[in-house]
Amino acid sequence: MKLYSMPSSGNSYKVRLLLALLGQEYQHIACEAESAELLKAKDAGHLPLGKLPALHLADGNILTESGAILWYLAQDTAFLPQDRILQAAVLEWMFFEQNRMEPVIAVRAALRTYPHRAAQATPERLEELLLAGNALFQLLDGHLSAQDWLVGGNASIADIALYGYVHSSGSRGGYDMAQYPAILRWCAQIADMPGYVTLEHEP
Ligand SMILES: N[C@@H](CCC(=O)N[C@@H](CS)C(=O)NCC(=O)O)C(=O)O
Repeated sequence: MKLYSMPSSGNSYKVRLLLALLGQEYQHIACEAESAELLKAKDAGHLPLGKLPALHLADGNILTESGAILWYLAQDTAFLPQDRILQAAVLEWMFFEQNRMEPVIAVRAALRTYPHRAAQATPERLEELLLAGNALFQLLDGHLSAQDWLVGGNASIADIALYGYVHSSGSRGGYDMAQYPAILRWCAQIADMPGYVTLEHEP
């Protein structure tokens, strides 16, 4: 397998993290934002939807969208429950992450950290994203106060999908995560899993 991924991106990190937790070997092609490698990958047609991550399988199939890639990789592993209702709950959190969380917490982190996004980082926009992010963190913290993992009794791809951006929301997003003890506990549980790699880890 060959993974085209953006080293600094939470969406790409989700896939690198699951591959590491599963102990899967793969070739990594790093395409950082605004880099020549990214343009080259786009021009060569390696990113069918124009975005990272993209997983190229040995049989020639190419998967894009981090959630779809996680779903594919998690088949027949403990990261995807067998039960239909639990599977639906996994998807519920993954859609919630893409529709509600990522457009807020990933965007705030991007505005604060990518030089090419700095012009959009107005005080009003950052404040709006701060308030919206905190409302989402409260919801997540409430859920994780009542259970160890997002779905069922063990880590699933729902946890991996949300962890991708939540774990760095303090350092990169500028959120005060000390307000959310259940989220911090959950992040520590994930970081404690065998095979865990950080966002900065180069495969
Ligand atoms: N929903 C997609 C989002 C993919 C996405 O927006 N990727 C960004 C990095 S986070 C990207 O490829 N940016 C490079 C570009 O747009 O040129 C996923 O989860 O895979």
